Amino acid sequence: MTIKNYINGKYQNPIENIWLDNYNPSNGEIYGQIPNSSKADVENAYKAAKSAFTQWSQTTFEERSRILIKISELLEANLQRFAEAESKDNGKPVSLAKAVDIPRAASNFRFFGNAITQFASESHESVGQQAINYTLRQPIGVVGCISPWNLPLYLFTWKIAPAIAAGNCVVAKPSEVTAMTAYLLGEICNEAGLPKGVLNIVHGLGTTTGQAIVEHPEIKAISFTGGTATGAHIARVAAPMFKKLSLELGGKNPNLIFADCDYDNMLETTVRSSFANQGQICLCGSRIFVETSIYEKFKTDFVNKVKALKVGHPSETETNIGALVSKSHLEKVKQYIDIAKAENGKILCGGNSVVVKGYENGYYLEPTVIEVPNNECRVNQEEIFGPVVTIMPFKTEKEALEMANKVKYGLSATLWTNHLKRTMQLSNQLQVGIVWVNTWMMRDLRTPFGGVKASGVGREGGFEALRFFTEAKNVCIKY
Ligand code: TXE
Repeated sequence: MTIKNYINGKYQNPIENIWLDNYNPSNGEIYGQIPNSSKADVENAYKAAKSAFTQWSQTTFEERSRILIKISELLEANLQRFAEAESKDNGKPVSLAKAVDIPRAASNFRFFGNAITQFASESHESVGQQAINYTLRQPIGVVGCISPWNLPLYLFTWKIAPAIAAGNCVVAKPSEVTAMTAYLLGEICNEAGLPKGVLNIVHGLGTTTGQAIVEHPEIKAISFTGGTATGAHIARVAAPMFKKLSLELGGKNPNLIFADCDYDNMLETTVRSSFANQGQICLCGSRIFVETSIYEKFKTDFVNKVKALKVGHPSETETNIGALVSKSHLEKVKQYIDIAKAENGKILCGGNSVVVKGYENGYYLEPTVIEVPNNECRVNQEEIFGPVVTIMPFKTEKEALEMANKVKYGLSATLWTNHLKRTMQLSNQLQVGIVWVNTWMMRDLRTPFGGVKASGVGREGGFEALRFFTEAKNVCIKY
C-alpha cells in the first residue's frame, strides 16, 4: 500500500521520493509506505492552498456548509472501510473505530457545516457618539493543522472541518504513524466536490514535514494536538512570526472518587476512562484517588474488572484492548512500569506484554493498575499514555484537591460524588479545562475543549474553533 500526498485535489508522490515504512501494530509487520515530504512538498501544498483561497473565502456559507455535510455523509457511507483502515494503522479495536472514531470524524464535518451557518458577529452602537461598530470575522488565509496518532481521523478532522468551514484553505499533516485514513479522506473530499486546493494533505515526519509547515512564513495559524514537548517546540518556532496557535497537549487527569458516589456507575466508567483506546487518549483518567472509607473495596472490585478485560487482535469482536500504536511507544510505557516498581509502586494487576496467538510480534500490553505510595512519584506526574493507571487513597476533600492540582498538566478531571456543594467547589478549584461529574468523555461539540498549564493554550470546539480560525476586525462608522 502506497500512501501519497493529496495536493490540489490530486494524489502525488513526494518530490524527493523519500518514503517511510508504515507498520501494522497488531502484528508488527510493514504494510505500507508513506512519503517523508520535504519543504518543497509543503511549498506546493501552500501554493495550492493560496490559489484556492480567493474563491473559497468568497464561497457562500450555504455552499461551504453543503460540501462539509456531504463529506460527513460520505464518511458515514464508508464507515466499515475507514474503521478497518484506522484499526490496521493504529491497533485499536475495529469495534471502537466503528463506534467512535469514524462516526466522530463524520460528526466533525456535519457539526461545523451547521455551525458556520449560525456563526454571527457582534455590533455595538456607540450611543451619543453617532457611531456604530461591527465586527468582521474574516478567514485567516492558509492555516496549518497537525494531528497525532491516538485518534487519527477524529482529531485530524476536528481541526480541518472548522478551518475550511470558516473559509480558510489548509495544509494538514496527520501523524506519520497513522496516515491511512487521512489519505483516504482525499478521495471523499473530491467526491463531495470540495474545490481543489482547499484541503492539502502532506505526509511525513514531524521533524521534516511538520517543521516545514510551522516554519512556513505565510501559514499564519497552526492548530496542533500532540505531546507537550512538541507543543513547546512549535510555540518557540512560531513565536517570532506571530502565528496564531492552538495547542492541545498532554494530560495527567485525576479521577476523584468520593464514598457518596453512585458506585456501580463509577466503577464501570472508571474502567473505561482508564483503558479506552489502550489508555492512549489525552483525556484518560490516569490518576485515581479514592476516599479512604471505600478504598479497599474499590481496589478489589476495580482490579477484578480490569483482569477480566480481554487483550486481543483488534479485529476480534470480544477484544477490549487492542495493540499499542508502535513498538517504541510500547517500550516507553513498559519503562514506566519499571519506574513504578523502582519507586515502591505495587503492581496490582498487569504489567507484562501479551503474546496474542497468531500475532506474536504485535504490540500488546496487559492493562495495568499500580498502587502508588504518593502523588509525587514519576508515574503520578508524567504522562504515560498507555493502559496503565495509578491508584491511591485520600482522607479529605482538601487533600484530594491538592493532589489533583499538584501536577504540571491541566486538561481534564473527573469527579464522582452526589454532594452538590462539593461538586460546585471542586469544579471551581480544579486547575483543568474540562471537569466531568459522574461521567467521562461525554462530548457535546458546542462546548469549549482544551487545557491549562502544560496541557496547552487555546480552545477548540463550537464557536471557539471558528473564532480561532478567523481574525476579528472591528469597523467603526460615524454617521
Ligand atoms: O507525539 P508528537 P509523539 C503525548 C504522549 C506521547 C507523547 C509523544 O504522552 O507519548 O506525546 O508522542 C508532529 N514540528 N501525546 O512523539 O511528536 C508529529 O509528526 C511540527 C499526547 O507521537 O507530539 C505528529 O503529527 N510537527 C497527545 C504530531 O506532531 C511535529 C497525542 C504529534 O506528535 C514536530 C499524542 C515538529 N517539530 C501524543 N514534531 C494528545 N494530546 O492527545 C512532531 N510533530
